[in-house]
Amino acid sequence: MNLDAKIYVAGHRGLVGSAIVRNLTAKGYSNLVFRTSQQLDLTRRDQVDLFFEEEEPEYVFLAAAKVGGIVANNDFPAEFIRDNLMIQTNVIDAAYQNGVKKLLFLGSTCIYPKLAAQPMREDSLLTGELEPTNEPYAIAKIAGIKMCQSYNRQYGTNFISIMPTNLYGPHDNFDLSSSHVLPALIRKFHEAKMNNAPTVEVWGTGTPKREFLYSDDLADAAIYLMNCYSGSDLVNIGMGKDISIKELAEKIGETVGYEGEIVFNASKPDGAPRKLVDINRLTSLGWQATTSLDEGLEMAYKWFLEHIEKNTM
Ligand code: GFB
Repeated sequence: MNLDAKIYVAGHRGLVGSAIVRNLTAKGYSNLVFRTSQQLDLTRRDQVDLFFEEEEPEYVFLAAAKVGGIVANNDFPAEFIRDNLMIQTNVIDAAYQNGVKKLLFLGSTCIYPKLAAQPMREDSLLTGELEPTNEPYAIAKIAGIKMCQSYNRQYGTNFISIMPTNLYGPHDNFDLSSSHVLPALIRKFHEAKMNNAPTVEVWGTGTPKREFLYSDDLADAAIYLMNCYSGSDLVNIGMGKDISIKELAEKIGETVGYEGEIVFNASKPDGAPRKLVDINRLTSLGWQATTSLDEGLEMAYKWFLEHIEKNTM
């Protein structure tokens, strides 16, 4: 991408989109275009067509999606499959209709089978049952991948798909019912410390393992691949090691400075036992993560404290 290339970041206010805008700006890309969801409803094809005709972006980072943690996915399956299918279908097809040079589609590692061999390779896609708690979302994301691959094959487009592991960082969602585990625990431990609560509740058994990648690393990888990778093969984005939810909770307790007890609520779902991604393809393309979980937790907690009013409404 030339530094003056016109780049559309869909979902620019979210965890991933805001990191992509931050990193593009830092790298000198000055011709960025974006819209809030109030200005442009990506589930409305007429609005999407008008936007692409008016703005004529050359590159698109499709970071807009309806996302959420395990309970949100489990409670609102219809919204997760409907909104994600509509958003991605509208943007991917409008990108083709308007001659976008390259589009990057963001999937998720929940597209892989619940019991896929670990670490999960890109070619394990569609080789087994999905994790039930987020199957609708995973099906939508798999459809997006297949749409990019089909357009590349039939129309000669250059639409790439990356599969990030669990992400965290600035502009994360800290709402306790809809968020992912890492931001939820930052908030829970912080509030327990402020209120001198004797215990903090962690969902599930604490035994599942998760890999966590800082959002600025993901953004750096996305920009790197937009510049140097073309093709229809998926690329996993991870950092190559995972941690149990119990160990994560203990780390977050230390980061926050909470000294009470952790209690596990086994009535909440554990979800997939493990979701470590194989990063051999990513490494062979010349990229690797640089932010450790300890460094990332410090930065994420700092951001939470600096925006606490917004995050605890
Ligand atoms: O991050 P999370 O909600 O989603 O849950 P997944 C990860 C693990 O953390 C589960 C446990 O075993 C949860 O039971 N956990 C413990 C908690 N305490 C909490 C808590 O307070 N809040 C939350 N949310 N979890 C998601 C998919 O799966 O992964 C999404 O549902 C997406 O669609 C995302 O793919 C990357 O990692 O299990």
